[in-house]
Amino acid sequence: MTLTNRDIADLFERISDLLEIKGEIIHRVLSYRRASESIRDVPRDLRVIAREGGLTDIPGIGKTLAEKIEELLETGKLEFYEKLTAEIPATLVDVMRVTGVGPKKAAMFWKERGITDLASLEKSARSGRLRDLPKMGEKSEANIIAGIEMLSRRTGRTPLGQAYPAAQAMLDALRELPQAAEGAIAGSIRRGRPTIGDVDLLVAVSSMDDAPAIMEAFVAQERVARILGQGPTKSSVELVNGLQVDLRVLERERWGTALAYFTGSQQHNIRMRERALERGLSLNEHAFSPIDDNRQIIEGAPKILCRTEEEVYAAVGLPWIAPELREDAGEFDAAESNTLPDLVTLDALQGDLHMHTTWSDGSASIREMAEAALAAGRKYIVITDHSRGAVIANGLSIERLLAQQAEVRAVDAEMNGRIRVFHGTEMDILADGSLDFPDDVLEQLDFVVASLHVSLRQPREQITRRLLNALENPHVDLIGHPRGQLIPDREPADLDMDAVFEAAARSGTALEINSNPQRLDLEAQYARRAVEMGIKIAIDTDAHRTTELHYLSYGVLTARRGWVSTRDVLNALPVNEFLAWAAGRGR
Ligand code: DGT
Ligand code: CA
Ligand code: CA
Ligand code: ZN
Repeated sequence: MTLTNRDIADLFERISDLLEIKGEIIHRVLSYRRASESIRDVPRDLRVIAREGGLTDIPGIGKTLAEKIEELLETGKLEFYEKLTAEIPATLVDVMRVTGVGPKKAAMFWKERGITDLASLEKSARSGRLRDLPKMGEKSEANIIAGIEMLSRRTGRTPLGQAYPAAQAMLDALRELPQAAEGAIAGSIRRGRPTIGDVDLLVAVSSMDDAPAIMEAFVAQERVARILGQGPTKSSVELVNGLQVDLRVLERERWGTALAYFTGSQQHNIRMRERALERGLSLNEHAFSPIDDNRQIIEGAPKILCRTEEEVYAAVGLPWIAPELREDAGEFDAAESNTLPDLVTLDALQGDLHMHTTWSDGSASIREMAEAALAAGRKYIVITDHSRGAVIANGLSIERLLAQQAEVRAVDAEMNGRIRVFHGTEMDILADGSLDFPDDVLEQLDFVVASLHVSLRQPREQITRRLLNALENPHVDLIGHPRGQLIPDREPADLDMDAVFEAAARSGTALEINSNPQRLDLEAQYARRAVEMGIKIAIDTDAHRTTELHYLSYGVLTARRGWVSTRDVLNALPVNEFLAWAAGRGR
């Protein structure tokens, strides 16, 4: 079996984990991790790049790593890895994936208790053999058992932030073909799910004679690692990053029917079919067909083909329903009673209220972020670097924070009204629940984001209390990434969300939908609950570099899945109304 880019990226990640367990210098650990990440983003087969001699052009790949990649491509093996795993069991990296177990603990469990994999870890934890080790106890033992259970619930789904750009690039290439009349991404990406099982692409042609040309071009794309199936109407491929992509080609006349069907969700489709049956029609991916009293399709009766989705919904007596709502979660009742939400759009967003600069852990200056946000169409931004407690993120002391204000004001003046630049902070909510800056400092800022970054595994009551403390402070305007999850690997904090929503509604504090595709936090179902309670939502990028300012579209998808309308969104306000909102909050 030939190795794909994903196989090699996975191996490098494994090596970096093993080196960390072994206690290697951090520089070496990180060089493998960086290489792994950068290989995952390479859109072409490494084999081809190697042949061209271009491996060292990949960011993070030097001469040594390039040689290792070549060895893997040629032999399917890596001597360095074989030696390493003779020293340390390879399955220890699974132990390290359990929440609360880092490389140091994994090494300790192995050396002190002979634990080599998840099964032996679970056995030891359940039989109470870990509690007597240094820095362990009954509680951490119970946490390990819970962590193992969580791990087994995780699936092989791909984060939206990886699947979406790949799907879009594939589609763009197909749409350039003269035979392609229509093209779309369907399935869970179109519905904006945070993780994706596989990619579903649709292309319409004027005549099915044109279908083979589309299929040929599809399977010949550079990022395709293997062809799983190729037929006249459907083909499936696996990409170099491991993602599966299905393409269906169909006649233009039934574009609407097919697009609605393959957008799903499956539950939504089932309800659509039920509604069709009530109207004497059978619905499948091709067409509506008239049925008789025994629900048999009437031979020879004309079928209804729909060119647009609007026609499909009209055939079952409904207005068009936005894809993000198609989860059978109340959208049929809302459509029936004409109370579908006026969903927020990317164009409606005027501001971005959360971003970082070189003052803390960002990679661009205030001026560079302002210019890039202007180019992206924003009318105002808030600079929110980390606070002093966030030491690893180079958080700002009070002195540096106040010094930063002068630079923000200067950049704001330089931008000359083309975009407004405001001064804020992303302040840590400390482990004991107190806030990282005193009120007399917060008072001097235009906008305050407060976030949980540390001690995210505290018990429910304790961590909820921390968030409530922040919500009760009149200077805190927004809670950043409220639940603290990371996709796909970190579970959210164990928060009492009812208490959080009640407090936010009472204090008028806004809650964030963080658009970084690794976060998408609040998730849709919580955002929906928040707006039902009248809480304002801010859709922010949390950008740490200029190229992350485009993340906003992922946040918008998530908001729309959460039934968030434009009037619910704080940063959809024009700048003067935004300032008035902030001024009305005790400042
Ligand atoms: P995924 O890929 O797991 O992230 O989720 P989807 O929703 O993209 O699911 P997928 O790729 O299996 O199918 C795409 C759409 O096609 C799905 O949302 C609804 C439709 N579909 C597929 N199979 C069935 C089926 O057996 N029954 C119905 N009603 N619809 C189906
Ligand atoms: Ca899919
Ligand atoms: Ca599929
Ligand atoms: Zn943060």
